[in-house]
Amino acid sequence: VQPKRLLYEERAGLAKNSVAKQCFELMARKRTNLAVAADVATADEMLALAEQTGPHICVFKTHVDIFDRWDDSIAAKLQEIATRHDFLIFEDRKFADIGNTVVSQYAGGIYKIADWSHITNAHLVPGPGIIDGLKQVGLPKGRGCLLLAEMSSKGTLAAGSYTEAVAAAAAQHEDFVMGFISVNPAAWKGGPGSPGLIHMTPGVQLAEGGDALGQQYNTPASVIGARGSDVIIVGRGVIKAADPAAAAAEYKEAGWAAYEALQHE
Ligand code: S5P
Repeated sequence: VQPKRLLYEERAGLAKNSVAKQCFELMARKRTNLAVAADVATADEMLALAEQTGPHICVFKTHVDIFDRWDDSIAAKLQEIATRHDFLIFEDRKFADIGNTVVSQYAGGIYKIADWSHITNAHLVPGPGIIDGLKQVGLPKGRGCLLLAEMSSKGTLAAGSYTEAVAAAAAQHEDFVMGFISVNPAAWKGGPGSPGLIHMTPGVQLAEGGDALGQQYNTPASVIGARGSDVIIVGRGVIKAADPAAAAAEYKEAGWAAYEALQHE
């Protein structure tokens, strides 16, 4: 059994990164802890999905390198939808290079991620220089970064002392690091980190299970409840549904019910 957890709006006041603060505030205001993972084939499908699921989500997670076409007008359209439906954009780039290289990858190239994505994420494999590099680009633009502390996939090496080192690095950079990609922060040896940091967890479906390539699924109730996370990230559970908007509404209800149940423990 967990100690009673702080409310999202209370945690907004403890967040040191501006996107973490915005995210907690918007979750409380919109009553949703659902992030949709838009692993769809084209930019047009991605924009349509943002439009359909936008009313139900706090975060819209993209993989724009899946598309065979990209230009700044796509980013502008996504930003317009995000503003209108009140959600944050998270390009799931999973940076993993030295500080000097990620500066160029985050700011430049075809995608110019830092210009339109409120949130991005990074592995800590290279060491803390990757945070310094991303921060140099992202902080002046008011962006936030999630560190991958754990992964949902079978056999992940992001566990144990690696996860602990990621938690320690986040604590050193709370101005730019807004939280974690995590799977079971309630079980972390040193605790889940500062309450101003947000936990987002992928590998979520309404039923437990997995896919043929190592993905492992937990339920919204388990992720927000026993596992101690804050945001459920749902891809195929929503995007492969016959009606993605209805599926998003269903996951939103499940995630919010799990959060509300924490207040009655
Ligand atoms: O450990 C991880 C981290 C991430 S960000 N495991 C994941 O699955 N993800 C992402 O979450 C993955 O890239 C995909 O976009 C989404 C999960 O999709 P689903 O279809 O399995 O729900």
